[in-house]
Amino acid sequence: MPTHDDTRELAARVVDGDRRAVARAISRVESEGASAASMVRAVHARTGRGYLVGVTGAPGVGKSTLVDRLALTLRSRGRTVGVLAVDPSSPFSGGAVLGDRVRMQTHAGDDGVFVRSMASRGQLGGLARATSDAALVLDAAGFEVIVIETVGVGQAEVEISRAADVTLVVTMPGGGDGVQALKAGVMEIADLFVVNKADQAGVERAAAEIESLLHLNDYRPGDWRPPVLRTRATEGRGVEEVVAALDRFRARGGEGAEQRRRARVRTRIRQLVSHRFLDHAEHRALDPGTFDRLVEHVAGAVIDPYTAADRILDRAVSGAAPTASPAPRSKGPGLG
Ligand SMILES: Nc1nc2c(ncn2[C@@H]2O[C@H](COP(=O)(O)OP(=O)(O)O)[C@@H](O)[C@H]2O)c(=O)[nH]1
Ligand SMILES: [Mg+2]
Repeated sequence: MPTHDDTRELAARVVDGDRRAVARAISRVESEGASAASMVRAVHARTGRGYLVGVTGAPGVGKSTLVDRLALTLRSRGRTVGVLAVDPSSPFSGGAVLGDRVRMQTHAGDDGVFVRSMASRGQLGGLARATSDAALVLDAAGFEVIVIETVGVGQAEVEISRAADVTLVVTMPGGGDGVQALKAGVMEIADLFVVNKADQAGVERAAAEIESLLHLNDYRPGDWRPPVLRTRATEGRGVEEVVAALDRFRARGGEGAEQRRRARVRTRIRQLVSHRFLDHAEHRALDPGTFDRLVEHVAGAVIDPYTAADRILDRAVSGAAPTASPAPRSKGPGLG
């Protein structure tokens, strides 16, 4: 368990933009528990400037290729870029690390780009939390644009990209499969569509399918209607247009953007509270074995799951009353 001073020093080096410190800080937030929390606490005051770009889409559509090109284009304009590639399918293995190495070669010698894979070692919820925290580390380190690449299949991945300031959904031609592969939820989160592999047959059809889905929405004057762009990521074609669209979206700013940031913070706090509350209820408020006994009772239809939950809640809430713990501080909001 790292000490307080150690964390402070690491945080200071992160803020200085020290790449090795950034890598270590991200490893810390990838771990569960106190070490991750103290790392975030130490850098949080220096965050808030980075622009989060979520990139999602089915495997193989060319997200990584596109993100690398985006990074190059942004760099050519002097902007620094951090990339978090979220891959829930691969446990933290050679695959992800090798991917990082290959990708870093594209940006070799350029300290303005930082690429890191976030692989699932536990639950997807943990991956989402670690990714949000890693984005904070990159933000504190001064990366101006932070790209979060996720495989847009499951709810957790959709949640990850929803946490961005702007979300780009990538598809490719392929007899409509590309678009059908996009779940309804993914359609809803898109601020920008990219049909990649525009060198292949069927691009116009794929684009038209997205357009026809967009037609179902009722856009008012002044609303942002997601543009549908075409790219050939391997050649870098169309990438300038993607950057331009991202800039247009960002330039709109305003209330929507602020609301999104607020929503993101709200979600984060809620997640932390529910995570910690459950942990408290299960492991501290209940006597050892009680949770398992309740599981047995519900499985055996002795009691129903609502009753089990009520019992846990009753115990957790009454157990949270400051009986054995120090008196609550006299000032401050309290819990009513
Ligand atoms: N033909 C063609 N292939 C591409 C294009 N962009 C990416 N690819 C290829 O598609 C494959 C998957 O790309 P990758 O970026 O790993 O996709 P991801 O799984 O969405 O991250 C790779 O072999 C790429 O070289 C493109 O514009 N045209
Ligand atoms: Mg990829």
